[in-house]
Amino acid sequence: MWSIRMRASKQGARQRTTRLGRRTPSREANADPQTLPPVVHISGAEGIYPKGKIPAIVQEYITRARIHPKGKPDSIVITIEKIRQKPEAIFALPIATVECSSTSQASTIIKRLLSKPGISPKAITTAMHIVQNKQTIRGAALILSQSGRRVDPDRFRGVRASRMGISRTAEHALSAVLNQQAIDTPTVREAIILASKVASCDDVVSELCISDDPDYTTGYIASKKLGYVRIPCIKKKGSKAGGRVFFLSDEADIPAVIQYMEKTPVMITSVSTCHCISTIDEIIDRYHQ
Ligand code: WAQ
Ligand code: MG
Repeated sequence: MWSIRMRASKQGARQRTTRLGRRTPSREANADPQTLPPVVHISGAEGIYPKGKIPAIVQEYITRARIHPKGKPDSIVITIEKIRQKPEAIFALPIATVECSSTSQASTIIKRLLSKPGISPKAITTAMHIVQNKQTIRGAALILSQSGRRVDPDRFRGVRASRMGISRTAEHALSAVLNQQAIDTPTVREAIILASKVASCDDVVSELCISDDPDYTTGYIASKKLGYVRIPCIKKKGSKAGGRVFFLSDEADIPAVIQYMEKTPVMITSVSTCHCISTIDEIIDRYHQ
């Protein structure tokens, strides 16, 4: 099997002062790299595939990188890597969508769903600052559930969940259950695959995600016990903010968590149910202690 990964980015706009004293963005090819603005991450995708699928997937990833609402990339990096370790087989989380029609309702729902497994108010506040920040990072922040301490070593990168895929049979099954709720899109499928890997790590208490795509306003909270809970209206349309937080138990072996997230190949081989839209109370009731 092969891990295929794509990331697309562009050099951010430079600020320069015009004769009128106005600051306008410009991009100069020969600019001093010291003063270059940070690279803006546009999109990423990945999966684990048999060798024969490589050309088709690479083509699909290139197309995806080039038509993205966050803009046109000036760099598209594709990595194709043979996986030597047999991927661990995991389940896809059960899926639900919570009834939510405003960002303020979303904020109450987030607090309830994160408090349920005992995540502290301090950890929740720290996480909200990260996922509502316009300056997005490529990976997820790691936050300890009790102390609220952020423990990922590189704050400008975070930790990436990587080397995850889904078998063909499981992908068909996932599409079928999502289709019943009219939510069978690559964005949803890929988020479920990522969240299922993250939740399969024993030290992870929960995950919070808000897309950084300005037009994508549904986020989620996921954990092994709760499943994958989609939250509509988690942010305002047009907002460039977004991010991910993995809440860890305070006793977590952090290097081992990072190693698992970034390097251990996992493959989803079976799929669970997809509930119809539920109220927050129904979702909390379904939660097994
Ligand atoms: N590992 C860790 N963090 C990541 C990864 C990754 N592989 N990819 C993205 N992130 C972080 C990064 O900070 C991004 O800014 C942030 O997550 C959001 O990423 O069911 O599209 O790719 O309808 O914009 C949720 C779907 C979609 C909800 C999430 O995230 C639904 C999405 P995006
Ligand atoms: Mg995005």
